[in-house]
Amino acid sequence: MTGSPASTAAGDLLADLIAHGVRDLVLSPGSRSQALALAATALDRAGLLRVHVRVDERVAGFTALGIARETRVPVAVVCTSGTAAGNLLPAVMEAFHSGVPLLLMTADRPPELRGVGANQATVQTGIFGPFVRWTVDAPVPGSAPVPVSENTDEMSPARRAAGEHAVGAPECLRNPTAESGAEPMAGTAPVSDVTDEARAAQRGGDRHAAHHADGLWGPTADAATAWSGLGVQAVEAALGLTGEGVPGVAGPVHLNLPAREPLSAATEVTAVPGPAPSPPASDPLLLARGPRTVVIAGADAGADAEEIAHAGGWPLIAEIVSGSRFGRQLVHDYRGLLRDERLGGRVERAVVFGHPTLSREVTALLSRRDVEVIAVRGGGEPLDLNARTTAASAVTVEAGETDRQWLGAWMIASQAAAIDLSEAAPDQDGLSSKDPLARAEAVRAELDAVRRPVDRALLADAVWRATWPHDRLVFGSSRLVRVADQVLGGKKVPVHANRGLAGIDGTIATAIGIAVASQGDGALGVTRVLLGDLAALHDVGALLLPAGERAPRIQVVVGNDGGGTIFDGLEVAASAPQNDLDRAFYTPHAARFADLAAAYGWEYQRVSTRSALDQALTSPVTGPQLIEVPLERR
Ligand SMILES: Cc1ncc(C[n+]2csc(CCOP(=O)(O)OP(=O)(O)O)c2C)c(N)n1
Repeated sequence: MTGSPASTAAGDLLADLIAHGVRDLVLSPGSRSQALALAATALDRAGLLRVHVRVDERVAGFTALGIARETRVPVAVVCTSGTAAGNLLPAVMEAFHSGVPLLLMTADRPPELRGVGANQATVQTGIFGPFVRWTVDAPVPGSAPVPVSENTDEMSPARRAAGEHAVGAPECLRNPTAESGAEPMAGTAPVSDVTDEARAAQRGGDRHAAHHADGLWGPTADAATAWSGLGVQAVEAALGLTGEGVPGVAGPVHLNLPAREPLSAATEVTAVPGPAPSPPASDPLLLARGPRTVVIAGADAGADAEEIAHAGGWPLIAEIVSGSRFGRQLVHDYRGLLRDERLGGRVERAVVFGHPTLSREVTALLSRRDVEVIAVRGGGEPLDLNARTTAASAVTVEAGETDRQWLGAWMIASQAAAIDLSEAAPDQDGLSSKDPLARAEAVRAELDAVRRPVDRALLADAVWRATWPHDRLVFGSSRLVRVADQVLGGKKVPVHANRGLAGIDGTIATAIGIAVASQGDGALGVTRVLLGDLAALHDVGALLLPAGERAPRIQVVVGNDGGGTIFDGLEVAASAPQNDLDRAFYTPHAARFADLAAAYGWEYQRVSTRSALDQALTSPVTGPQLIEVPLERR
């Protein structure tokens, strides 16, 4: 027991998390979360936890999302009360929809200081709504020096809402006295024992009682264990073993952690690292070979999609963000082939991995009632565009013969449609010709090629070519991801993208999280993120990295076309007034990326030719770099 029950409980909780596989915690500064923050930094010093500090909670949330995307292990996020907690919501929504395990640990005021106008106090229970698999409003560590009565009439609407949202907590946690058998504390503590906050609470004593009578609150019987046991429950729910939502699908969970003063005190913390619980093995669905089948790999499909396509002898339609865009059965220009009546028109069955979002053609196929769709979904909501999709946790293929005619037709069409973006080989004969005119011509052609301005396809291709299996590639939700999806060929490299909700927010923070997680323990590799200028500006706060932490090897490659050109492709763009379109959609800006990079201490390069781009992408990377590539609007 220390001078602060909050510190004891924080140490317990973090030790519990570490014992169940958690290794990373992203922390934003705040006084209410001080017990958790100091326990975390102490565990970091002891080598038991990696703490990543981010000032902006939205950035912190997406950084955690990036780390968890890469490690597939729940990552904790700690922040203070109030708007700090609200800033986590975008990352929570994305994590829910893409099945990424996060542990949101929001510090809070004790119940008696909620709904009474106390500073930095709001309704935090239930704040993440349907986007968490499990949520608990934890008991306040230590005993409560506040009066308790049975008056239930004065509960504020906000508190009622809070109570309604406090789902999923076992009875012993919602009312800790239930299990211990301890009597609820009644009466008023001696004034000498109470803090300013508690005195304020005494003034609002009936409201506190309202909580208690509601079954949500009560003094803790044992201050040292107020939060113990919550860690393992949180990890299990985040990994999809328990909690609401699709069983087996990972996602965020919320621990709302109230504390009374003293909010922290010097405390010894220790932990014994253990493994994360593994989900029970699921029975795979056996796929018969019969129907004419395609395998569709959407975001986060992973290598399984390629394996099944290979095993079944089926064409593989793999989005650029799938992580399965490789292998002999990969279909080039899948949009065109899906539109072809002899190919897409004859599909009888689609086996889907991940979350396809990048083409109308795939959406159209999966919406067809005459196509049997089997969806192996890794995260978020189950896919069911045709209202008769079968969900499967895994699939396997029955032994037998490949339908060579079906596969062959796709492969021939695919080969014919493949796009070759490679530079024409230099004219060696011309370059070594004795004829000065021929030589000059060859040199000029060579220079033209080197000075060729970069367009979107060349940019996507250059980044793709520069990326290898030990690297990571992250796509933002700008137009560039669609161009990349249309033009790039197969390559087995790890790819990430926040396609759960396809937001343009948090891309740089996510990529930094991925970089940090993939570059530990001397691992090689660079993380590259390819995004548009608006997406980059949206997350510019993520460039702020703490001085004391190892700098990630990251290249943020910004295709700068002066605004959001993705909207130039909207149908309405043909008829609406150009000025209105520019103002409301394109949103032109004159932000200077060079100055932004300088302000945040990032290396900066502006490259506009193919050769300069190749050079920038393949030069050694030792820290964070911003590479700006000017692009034509059209
Ligand atoms: C958080 C969020 N806000 C708004 C959008 C809508 N949106 C989609 S793309 C886009 C503009 C992207 O511009 P940029 O990153 O410059 O890429 P470009 O379109 O020029 O390729 C916007 C605002 C979104 N997806 N997410």
